[in-house]
Amino acid sequence: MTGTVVAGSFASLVPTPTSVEPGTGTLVLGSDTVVVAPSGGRADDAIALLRTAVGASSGLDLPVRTERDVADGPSITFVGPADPDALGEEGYELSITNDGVEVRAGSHDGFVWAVQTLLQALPAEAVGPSGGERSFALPVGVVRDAPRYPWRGAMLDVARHFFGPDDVEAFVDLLSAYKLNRLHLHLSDDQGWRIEIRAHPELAEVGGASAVGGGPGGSFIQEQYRGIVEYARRRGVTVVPEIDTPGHTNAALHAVPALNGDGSAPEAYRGVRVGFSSLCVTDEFTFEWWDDVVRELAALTPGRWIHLGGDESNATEHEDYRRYVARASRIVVDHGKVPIGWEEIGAADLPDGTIAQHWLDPAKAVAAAGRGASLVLSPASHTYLDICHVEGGPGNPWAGTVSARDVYDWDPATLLDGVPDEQVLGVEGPLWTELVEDRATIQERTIPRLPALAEVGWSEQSARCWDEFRARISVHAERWDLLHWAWTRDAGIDWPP
Ligand code: TNX
Repeated sequence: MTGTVVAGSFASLVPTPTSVEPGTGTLVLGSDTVVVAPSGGRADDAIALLRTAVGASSGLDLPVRTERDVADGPSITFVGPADPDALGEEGYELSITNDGVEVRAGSHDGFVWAVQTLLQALPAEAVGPSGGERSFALPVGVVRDAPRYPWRGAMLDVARHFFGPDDVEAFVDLLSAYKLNRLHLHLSDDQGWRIEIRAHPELAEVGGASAVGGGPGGSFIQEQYRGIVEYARRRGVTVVPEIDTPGHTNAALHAVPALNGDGSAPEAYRGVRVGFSSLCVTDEFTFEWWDDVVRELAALTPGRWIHLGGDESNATEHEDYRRYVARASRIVVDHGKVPIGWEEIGAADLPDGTIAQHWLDPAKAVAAAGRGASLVLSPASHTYLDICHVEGGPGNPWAGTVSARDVYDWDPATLLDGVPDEQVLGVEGPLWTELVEDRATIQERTIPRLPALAEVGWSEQSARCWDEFRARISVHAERWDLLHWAWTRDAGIDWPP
């Protein structure tokens, strides 16, 4: 490294933290900088993220110690809080002086979010693959931070088009960079089944061999799926698997004829119109099958939630639908998991603790809340990442347009009349992939709208302001380019040329 020092700043952090007290001066990271790790390994994943990012750009191989040496230069010291409850489940504090950094958090994820803030406070070149012959400096100051909502998610539909582990992991990198902590994977739909179930291998083998438009499809073997779950966990992200039932099931009905009741299986489906399929929910075999599926998914899922779908079951008779959802969600509970379903499940009796995901009809979401469900909010007009940014632009047009400003400018606490904020768990942005076939398109649909949603979920309403957000997020374009992340020049934001 040579004499050139590039300093970062706190001015464009997204999501905006609870408080920032900027000081004067900078802390230069150099070959004498060391990392001090707390015992117990709680900060190991966060430290690995920091060392990998900084190492790639600067060539620095920051040594990790359990205690500081007298001969050491500035240290980045990770410590648990004096009072373990003080920072909450995901909160953290950063104190940066001319002598070093102190990173305080009470949990694995708190340390990960602290590192994501440190990386944003470094100059853009410090997170890119190669920063050239320069050193990087952090601004001096104190950041205190904790999220508004515990559920800050994105959904990736791997059923309409299949995306392999590399694409999914690249998506996890985006989520983690903006402190989103849930990756909901939509693993099955009419057009394809994407996860190996060993009790019913034909689900992936036969049901996995189709996709929208006639492509080859694909599916995860369990080992690959475990790899994604672990990759995400290290970055603060919990995977929430969804098997959509009793509708959206043509791929399963095609692969497992017995799910049709009369044993007659439909052809594979490659179109986009949905709402025509249903499991035969009056047949005991269907519940035995669901029990097998949930058992294997639960074993693959360290997270607490399994999503049973439940949307647009237009081919299931209403009373049958209600009985199915009540029983299927009970089976999820029997396997030790918390059921979550799209808002339509509010028509059924639900086990305590069930979560409903609002997407279209406020009345259905309010009904679910009335039955005691807590809500994840994915209103299409604010959070659907497959919908066009602008009229005539690329994307699904059915919900009008969803600009970055539409994603940003709403308050989850007041969206649904009659649902108190205590019943709102958080927000989630779904990316449906009827029209998405590659990683670059995933990124164009989700950047900058997903960072905007991340701030909706993380930052207090009183701290949020669109004009201020659009100034901050425009600065991130340089990072996205350095990381080779594709993005959309959303018209509401003044981007650098
Ligand atoms: C509605 S949202 C659906 C999906 C489609 C999406 C396209 C929901 C629960 N169902 O099946 O992919 O619209 O925007």
